[in-house]
Amino acid sequence: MSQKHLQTKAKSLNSISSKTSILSEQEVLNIRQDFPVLSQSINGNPLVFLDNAASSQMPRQVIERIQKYRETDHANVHRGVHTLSQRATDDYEKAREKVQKFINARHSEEIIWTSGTTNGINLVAASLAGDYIKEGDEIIISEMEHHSNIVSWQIHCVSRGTKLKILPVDDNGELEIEKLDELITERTKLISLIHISNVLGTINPVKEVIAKAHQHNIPVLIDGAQGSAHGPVDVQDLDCDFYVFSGHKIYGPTGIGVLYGKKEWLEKMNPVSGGGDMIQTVSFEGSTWNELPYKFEAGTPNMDGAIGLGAAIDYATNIGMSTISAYEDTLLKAATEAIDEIPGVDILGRAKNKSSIISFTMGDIHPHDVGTILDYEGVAVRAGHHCAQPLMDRYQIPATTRASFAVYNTFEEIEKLAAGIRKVKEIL
Ligand code: 7TS
Repeated sequence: MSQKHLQTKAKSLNSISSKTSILSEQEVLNIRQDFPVLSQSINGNPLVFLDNAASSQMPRQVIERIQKYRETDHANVHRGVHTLSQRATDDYEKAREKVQKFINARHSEEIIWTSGTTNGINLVAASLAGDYIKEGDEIIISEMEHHSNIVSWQIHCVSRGTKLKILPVDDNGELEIEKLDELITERTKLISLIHISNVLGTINPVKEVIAKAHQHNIPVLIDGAQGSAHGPVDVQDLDCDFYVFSGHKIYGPTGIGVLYGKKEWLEKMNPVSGGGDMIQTVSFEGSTWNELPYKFEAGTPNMDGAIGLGAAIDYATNIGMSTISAYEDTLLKAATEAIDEIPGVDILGRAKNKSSIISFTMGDIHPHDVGTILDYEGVAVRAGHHCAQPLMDRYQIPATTRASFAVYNTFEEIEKLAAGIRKVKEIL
């Protein structure tokens, strides 16, 4: 398709949207040039990658940064006096500072490297279980949580006699926030809440929940796996006690993630993994712990991942998280309008405050069939329960098809998604 044709199409879709795109078409095309993976064909069609809520793609800047580290600076961190170990340690700790700035944490030692969101939630659950969250206590989560924010509490806390209480979701996909008061009791020890739903796209009023929880001295953990990728996060402004996210959803590599914890919490908490780097002294009689953040970072860490995530944060903040969020909003609006025009397709999740994730169903057509036909057209979407089975149960559906957008997606790609969905209807 010619550039002119592409621009005309983009404009025609853009005109559906009342908002003008914050990034020009040329700027988005330039961004796309940074992502080598996007310039390929799938089944004879240009790849349209709309599975960003699962894992977004990495720009050349991130790939090259990891490559440079591997080619010139790789060595174990915090151990050697030799030059490479010092360089690796410097790069690794600089990446931590980038994360600190990215989420506006007060101290860099409040940033704990993890392998991802799941690992971060499990770390908090395992550390608090028994010491702070005891038998008979209660934890509040919501009906729209990802399995990692359900099962972690079941393994570490419910198994010891702690009760999970569930904040319900309404038909639009919004939290029934007014029910929080009824759920909070004297025994509530923690609220753990998803920032942005990976199924519904709902942006939850986490600041409001945190303020309410704090009136009762209840700490709050925010699952920011999606929240960190779709807009600016300021943990001091939110005043959350913990915030967890993954590198691979924000243009970074897999196997790296972040647990932010307020210093006063992290200092009180016991480590859950023992090994190198996390100790001050070791004897057969007992050991003492290293200072923060190392107390929670046992063993050789994922240096490539941390440095890669640092580069991804540089990349995203260079565009601007607010710009990314505003641009994705225009994509969301255009996609919602395009899908709503197709009879027999129902969007799940109509929250007023919504991020660029669209789940939909097509009557009796199974989402796996939708996903397969879209893949023939080169359009990559996710089909399934999205690790949110209780949410599927809430809406009495087995699965959805989900398109999720990133800063490199275009209005033309939304048109291809809509055309693909029309094709599904023709075929099935
Ligand atoms: N929480 C949310 C809100 C998520 O979207 C995900 C991953 C996780 C936690 C777990 O993150 P991980 O990096 O530890 O795996 N969500 C998805 C998804 O929607 N499709 O694939 C993974």
